[in-house]
Amino acid sequence: MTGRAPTPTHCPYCALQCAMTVAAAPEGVPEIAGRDFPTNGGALCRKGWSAAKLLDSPERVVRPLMRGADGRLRPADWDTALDAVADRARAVRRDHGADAVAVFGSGGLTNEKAYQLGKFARLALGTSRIDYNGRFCMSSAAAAGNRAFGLDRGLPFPLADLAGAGAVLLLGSNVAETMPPFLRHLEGVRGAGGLLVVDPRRSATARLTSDGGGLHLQPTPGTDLQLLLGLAHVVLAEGLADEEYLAARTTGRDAVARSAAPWWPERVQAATGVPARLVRDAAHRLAAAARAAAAGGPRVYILTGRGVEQHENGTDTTTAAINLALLLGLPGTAAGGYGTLTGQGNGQGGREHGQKSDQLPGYRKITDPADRAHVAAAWGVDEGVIPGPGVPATELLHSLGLPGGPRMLMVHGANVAVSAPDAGRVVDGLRRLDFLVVCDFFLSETAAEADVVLPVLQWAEEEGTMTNLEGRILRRRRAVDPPEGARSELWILAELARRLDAPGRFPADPRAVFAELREASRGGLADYSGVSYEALDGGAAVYWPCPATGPDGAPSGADLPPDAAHAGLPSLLGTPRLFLGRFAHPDGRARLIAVRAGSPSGAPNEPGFLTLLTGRLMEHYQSGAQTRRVPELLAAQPEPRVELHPSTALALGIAQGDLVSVSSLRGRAVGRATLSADIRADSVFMPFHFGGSGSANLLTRALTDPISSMPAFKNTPILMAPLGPGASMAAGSTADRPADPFPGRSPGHGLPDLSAAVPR
Ligand SMILES: Nc1nc2c(c(=O)[nH]1)N[C@H]1C(S)=C(S)[C@@H](COP(=O)(O)OP(=O)(O)OC[C@H]3O[C@@H](n4cnc5c(=O)[nH]c(N)nc54)[C@H](O)[C@@H]3O)O[C@H]1N2
Ligand SMILES: Nc1nc2c(c(=O)[nH]1)N[C@H]1C(S)=C(S)[C@@H](COP(=O)(O)OP(=O)(O)OC[C@H]3O[C@@H](n4cnc5c(=O)[nH]c(N)nc54)[C@H](O)[C@@H]3O)O[C@H]1N2
Ligand code: SF4
Ligand SMILES: [Mo]
Repeated sequence: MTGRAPTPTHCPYCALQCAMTVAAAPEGVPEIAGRDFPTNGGALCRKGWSAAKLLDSPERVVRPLMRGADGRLRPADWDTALDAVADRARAVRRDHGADAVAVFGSGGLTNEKAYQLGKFARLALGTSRIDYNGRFCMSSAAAAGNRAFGLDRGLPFPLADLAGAGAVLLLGSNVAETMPPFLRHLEGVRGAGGLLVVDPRRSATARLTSDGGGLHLQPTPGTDLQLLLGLAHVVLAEGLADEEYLAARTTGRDAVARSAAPWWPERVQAATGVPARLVRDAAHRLAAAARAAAAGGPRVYILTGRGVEQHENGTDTTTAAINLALLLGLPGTAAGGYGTLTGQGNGQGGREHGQKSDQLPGYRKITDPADRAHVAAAWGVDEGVIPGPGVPATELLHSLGLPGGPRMLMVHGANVAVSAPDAGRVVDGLRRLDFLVVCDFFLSETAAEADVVLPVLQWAEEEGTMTNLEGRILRRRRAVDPPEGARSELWILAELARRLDAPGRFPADPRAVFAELREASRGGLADYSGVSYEALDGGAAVYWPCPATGPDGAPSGADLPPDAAHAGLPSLLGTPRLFLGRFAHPDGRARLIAVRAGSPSGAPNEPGFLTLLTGRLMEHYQSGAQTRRVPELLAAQPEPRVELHPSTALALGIAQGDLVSVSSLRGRAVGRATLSADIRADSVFMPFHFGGSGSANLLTRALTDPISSMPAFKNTPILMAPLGPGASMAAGSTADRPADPFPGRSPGHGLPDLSAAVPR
């Protein structure tokens, strides 16, 4: 690596996309420093600080790998590997039809890569079967936002707006661990006693409510819908709704009032375990704060996270949260609003540019003739060659290799062997495939199953754009030189498209891809046509929708000459605050949608059953494929822990630090018992950051929300037992894993293998 001035860029991990600089060091690990920015104020979490450690990790894959006849992965040259991928794709397509080749994308990809991947699937492979891991993340909130507001953008306002809030209701989100620098935006409301957190655990975020006199509501998992109906009930029954706003800006109030009527607080208490007095207290606080906000006082926000969204009723639960915000008169006003906290680095952009099974770029619908015609024109192809809608992620992954299912899969930016629901079944499917291609820079658990692994560039080695949780478009910049041998994903797609004689253009240059993305999105809901690298590099804050010429005729970023950077550029482009005059539905009104609580599908009402919640620890990211390879992060959280209440542990004969087995209908996992009075006695928490026998997704079900296809990650009935004194945490066994392609170099994928601890 050459020595260079520090390059301004953003963190590789979550949707907060904290601003940082990366300085290439002449030798050793590049240096990271926090950079002042409205979202992170110069702060980074531990993952961000240590992100550069992955750039020259000894475990990095830096040459294509191909599986030989002996079953081992071996280095190959690029032409051989790419020819093999193209040949197999052609053969599978010829023998089984185009839909037999499937693609799995990611909310971690840049806008350019996400866009190009969707186009590659439809044009180069001709398949309808593309979906992505954002289905596991944002789909319920996106579905709820779309039907309520006509448009889904995680936060329809800049994060900094939270600073002066008088009340914030945070449902199923643990920002203290998942986005630590976010907490600066909650300082004010905490101090004012206005922070309300809903979580079955007294999470690090829930604990923040105690100092300022806020409120923590601790419902039984999966009952947030009942709780939200109860809050709506109190607001309506006591005449606290903003009727003037409802009449002027919404439809559906009366149906929602009827649906909330049966949920008086005592009934909510019986269903959720939250005391009726706390339900009333929370509703009163929110309503009083909303009334003050309408009169010009501090604003009020309702925010949701994965805790309420990753359920089989996640869309309805999120809708109930939006209904409450609408009853209080918040969305699209100066009094506050509703938002969902986007998760992955490009969880926002990743859901706009066409890697979703039913979607084309610009948030267009693949079933809409006008949308198809627009995108076909931007792609320079006949509309008829664009396939119809495919199938959503869980269904796709659970049909691998089965009759009628995909025979070949290409994975770009996901570790589905660990992160997908009922992951054991997904691994079986990966092994049934005729051919698996994984693009990654590590031999993740998924890549370890592949026939071909194509090594790609990491964040600090590539150029592109990301869209953060506020819908603000950011520049990801190349700060260091990539290792010889790795290639950019855009180059890989270009090379494969050429070998497959794909119609349309597949440039490898991110700027060229972005120029086309702008055209493809023009006039769509997520309109990027007015966004340019020049405006972003000039320091402008750019939020989509950002049409090429604003409604007021303002100059747009796209019209600026390339040398305009730093020379009197507009400092703000696009739409930082959505819905101010009108919502995105044709009539301009938001929709309140009546939702009903069915019977929860969590733990059966039988002795012994507990409800497993899964989620995150601060030190690890997602499947852990990256953070388990950062020594200091692995040392801080070396193994899966299973958090349970001391009274539950006592009843089960489990002591602190015991190895325990956790079983569900789907499988069994092993973890280390951590006793904590912070969790409900009927619930158990496990992070999903580990593979092998410690993988929480060996337990989760492929049960999905009927509207969004979001899996119910947060609500699995389980049984637990101690493993006894003989059990040990054996490390290093890779019994059923393919051979290590880097013998002697790899410290064993950072994976604590607990299989030896499972009694046969
Ligand atoms: N450290 C770290 N940070 C991350 C990530 C990571 O992997 N690690 N991933 C990023 C991504 S992609 C995402 S999506 C976000 C997710 O960010 P969050 O949504 O904050 O994360 P989770 O831990 O999945 O879930 C949040 C909380 O939901 C609670 N919960 C579980 N079940 C229920 C329920 O039924 N009702 C309610 N009300 N709460 C419930 C859990 O106890 C947990 O505290 O984080 C992002 N940031
Ligand atoms: N039980 C349970 N399961 C869950 C969740 C939960 O709360 N509980 N949360 C769900 C959520 S919200 C999410 S977002 C998913 C995340 O699930 P995944 O996306 O599968 O998890 P990651 O570990 O982020 O996997 C990303 C992989 O892509 C690689 N990678 C990173 N950047 C790039 C790139 O630019 N190109 C390519 N080709 N590869 C790249 C990384 O090295 C890593 O191997 O997990 C879901 N699974
Ligand atoms: S909060 Fe998210 S974006 Fe910020 S440093 Fe941590 S992982 Fe990176
Ligand atoms: Mo996510």
